[in-house]
Amino acid sequence: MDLEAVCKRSACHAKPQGLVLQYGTAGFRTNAQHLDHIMFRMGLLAVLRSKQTRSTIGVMVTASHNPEEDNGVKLIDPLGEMLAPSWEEHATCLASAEEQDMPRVLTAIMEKEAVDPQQAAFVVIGRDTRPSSEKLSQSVIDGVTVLGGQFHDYGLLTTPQLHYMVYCRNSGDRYGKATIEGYCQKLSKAFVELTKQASCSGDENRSVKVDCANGIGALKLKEMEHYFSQGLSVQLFNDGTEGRLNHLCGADFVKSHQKPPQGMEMKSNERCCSFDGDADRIVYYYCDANGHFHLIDGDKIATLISSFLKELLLELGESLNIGVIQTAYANGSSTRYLEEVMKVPVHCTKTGVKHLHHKAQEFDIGVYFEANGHGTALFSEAVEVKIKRLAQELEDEKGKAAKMLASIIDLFNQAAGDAISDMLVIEAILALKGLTVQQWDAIYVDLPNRQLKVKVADRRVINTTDAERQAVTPPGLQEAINDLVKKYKLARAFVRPSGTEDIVRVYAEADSQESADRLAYEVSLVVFQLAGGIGERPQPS
Ligand code: G16
Repeated sequence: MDLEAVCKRSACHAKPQGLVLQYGTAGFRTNAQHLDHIMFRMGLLAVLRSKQTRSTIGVMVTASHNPEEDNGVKLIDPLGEMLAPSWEEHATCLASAEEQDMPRVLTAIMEKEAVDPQQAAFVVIGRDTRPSSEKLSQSVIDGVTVLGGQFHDYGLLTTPQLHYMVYCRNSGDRYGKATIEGYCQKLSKAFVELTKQASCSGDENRSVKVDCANGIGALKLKEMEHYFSQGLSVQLFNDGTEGRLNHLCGADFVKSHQKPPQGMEMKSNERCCSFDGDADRIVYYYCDANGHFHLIDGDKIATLISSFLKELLLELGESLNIGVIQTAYANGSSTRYLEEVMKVPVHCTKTGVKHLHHKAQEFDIGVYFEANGHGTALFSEAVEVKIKRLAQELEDEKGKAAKMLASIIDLFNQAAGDAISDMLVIEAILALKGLTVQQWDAIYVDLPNRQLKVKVADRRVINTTDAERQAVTPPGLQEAINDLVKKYKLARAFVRPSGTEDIVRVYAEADSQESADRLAYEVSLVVFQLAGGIGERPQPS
């Protein structure tokens, strides 16, 4: 490996003096103008990771839910998973290295990870529709090639599609074909097989309205639509022909503002959903006859999916170990419903898909969803093999349950949360169970809640524990939150530094919307006071 050549090339992607970025919740994210050096260096790191694992590694250029002027990058590990934590540290080190230190940092990573320089490397690259993404992905390619890595540039892809491609390539196509056509065919075949069983449940002309956040989801849904159009018609809004990415639309906007996206024509009781900017999150919603907006977030999606899987297993007579994984943002009512009514074990992890995914792998079937709509279901290899065998062997009702389970396994993207795959899963389950969106929503009543953002000088002053439910620093912050929470009924609140935006997130829930709003505001104020707030003081809503 020619480190001299790397340094020469690196000078063309110079790091702005003093800029230090961290590999956060989902990779690096900031204003696109500051990312050229990061992209080049992540191209280098992907080659090292590929050599070490002797596998294909993915590099996705996206900032997902962030505003259009931001961008970001994340690396995808061999099984389509997020990058391993020890390599996140290498990523941060490499990203922060001054030009003259690059050879030393690269050599240190190679030594620590026993990377064989002679080993071949292969990297696949994808990008979202941001104006900055194409140029930044060229910088990734520059990093890959200067270290002698081979690459395939998929161009425009949703993030979960790139996760799928990486998994396919490293599983010798056992998981599926590593092409867009392979992805569309796998999902649509499973969807059609699954919904075949729904013929007796009435609603033959199913349709759903999709807000695509003016992002890549629109392009990819259009590309895929004809594969499943007989079972489901989708009507796209915010498809990117006008309007800015994630601006007043998309899953993050709908979830955090608890209102419909702009540009969506909603008739009463119609089923609608929103993707985020790179189509790895989905939330559902509808307006009732009185014009009230109802949000169906990741928690209710997890409940729908896990209760459906439980019913099929009961039909089949198989008692498998199902677990649901949530984060601190999960609505208290959802956790109570899952534990007390459904009798499913629920686990809470830190925010970030990598944490939920990892925990979900401990179960025969692990269903994980963040409240913001990011999630999927994972089936252990042994379970998948068994179900697929039973689907061939059994007949009658048991055979039907096994076939449905076998199809749903194929319909889930088991590498990452995927808005397209999740939408098809949800639409299939609603069709099979003959459920309307209102009936689904009525499973339990969410506790009123509010999320706010607070700007502080350095969000790293806040450190948390207990799956981010308790703040350990700055001193006095947790005590102040505890005192505020005591004033309200059924109340809960926590704060944590975002790993994707330069802000602190505040979450509060209580027995009424007024109390949740008030509590969130009061907690924001103590964050502002104790954690170095900057700019305008939080205002009551
Ligand atoms: C990413 C992560 C999610 C996380 C979200 C917000 O989502 O993949 O797991 O919930 O960021 O993270 P934070 O609260 O740390 O900013 P996305 O859809 O933006 O890639």
